[in-house]
Amino acid sequence: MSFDKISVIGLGYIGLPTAAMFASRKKNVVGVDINHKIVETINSGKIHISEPELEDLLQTALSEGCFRAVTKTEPADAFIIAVPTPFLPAKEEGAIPKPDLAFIDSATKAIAPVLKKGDLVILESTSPVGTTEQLAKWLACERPDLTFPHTHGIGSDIRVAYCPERVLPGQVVRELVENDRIIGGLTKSCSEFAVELYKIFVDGECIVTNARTAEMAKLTENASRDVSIAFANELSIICDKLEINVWELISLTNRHPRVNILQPGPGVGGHCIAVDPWFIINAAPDEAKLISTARKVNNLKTKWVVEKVKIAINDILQSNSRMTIEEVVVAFYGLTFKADIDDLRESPSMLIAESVSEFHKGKVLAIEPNVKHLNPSLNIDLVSFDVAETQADIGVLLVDHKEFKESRKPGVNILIDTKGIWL
Ligand code: SAJ
Repeated sequence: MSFDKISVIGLGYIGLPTAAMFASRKKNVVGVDINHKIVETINSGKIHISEPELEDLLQTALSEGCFRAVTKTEPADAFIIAVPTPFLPAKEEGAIPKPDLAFIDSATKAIAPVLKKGDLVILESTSPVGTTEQLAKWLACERPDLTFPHTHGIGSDIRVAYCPERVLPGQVVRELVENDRIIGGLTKSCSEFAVELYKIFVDGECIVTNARTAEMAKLTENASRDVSIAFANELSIICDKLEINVWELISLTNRHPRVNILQPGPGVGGHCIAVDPWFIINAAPDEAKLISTARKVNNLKTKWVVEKVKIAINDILQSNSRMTIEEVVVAFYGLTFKADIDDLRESPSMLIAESVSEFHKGKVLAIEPNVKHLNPSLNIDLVSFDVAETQADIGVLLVDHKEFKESRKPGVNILIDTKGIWL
């Protein structure tokens, strides 16, 4: 199979770099996104996300005529679905959130009319176990004239596979090429075709399994990291109570040859690690006890930091009886969901700053070197490191950006350092 034309559905954090990568190998690539504005931006050589090297890759692909973005699907030899799979917020407090497959459903409906015998359909979106088979069933419903692997096995007209991405934001271009790839076809021949497709740009190993195992592998990778971070976050709360420096403790215990504790922080953010474990919990609520507790521990850490700020505000007022609460200034260092990126979505740091700005009657400042503007409806002023230092009574380090690691500790009355860089 030569895969002369490849279509990528969903031009977000994964779809766009993947499309650009195929185009860099001189394939004819069509990127499809329902958002006209995103399509326009991409076709003008600009990117709507922040990812090093991606804009250059896109501009080369456009200038060589190997890539274009469109809003309507067209025929191709391989289709890669890379749309979001968020979860529907739980209706009541404590309920398990349910995965929302609406974007996969619409992507399926968009490609079904243009499918032809011999095509390969790949699902890359992080998905609950069983979604790939569901996708094949949805396609079969739309196209009764074609045969699909879940009913016709290796000889089916259409091949379907699950091939999760595992790239780290900020290093996507390198990791897409270097990382090993899990390939989970609905049949062996589906997997063989999928390996051939990814080998166009992947230097890592393409390891074949079945679709269900591949789906679970993706969820397991992120749930495993969530559980490990929860251990570090729980330790940080225990150590605070016992007056032990958790950073020193972790660096000492990590000298053991078989211990590798991760770093505590203000909670877990981003669109993957804080979301994907719920897909496992949802599928096996009675069994996923540790995974579910880890989610709770990491969410609790965010609330714990807010409580720490409340205590600090009271301490300031108690130590200075002439001061009013309106005069107490709190400064947050870092708002993004992790270090050295500009992404504020699903950020526990942002959640902390917002919660404090909601209850605190005094000024709330933020120093965020990677963000130029904040939503004006928020009661948070973006200021420089020096301005914050002249005004703030309480400093709260939330993100270990390189600018903060390289700078001196700010002179504030109370410093809460959730990343342990200024202790
Ligand atoms: N974090 C900690 N302590 C740590 C490490 C991370 O508190 O020791 C926090 C970060 O600050 C952040 C969150 O965890 O808030 C997630 O950050 P991350 O760097 O661990 O992961 P992501 O969300 O940027 O990317 C993850 C990666 N998964 C794993 O490392 C298992 C990436 O490889 C996946 O491709 C990505 O999720 C995804 O798309 O699923």
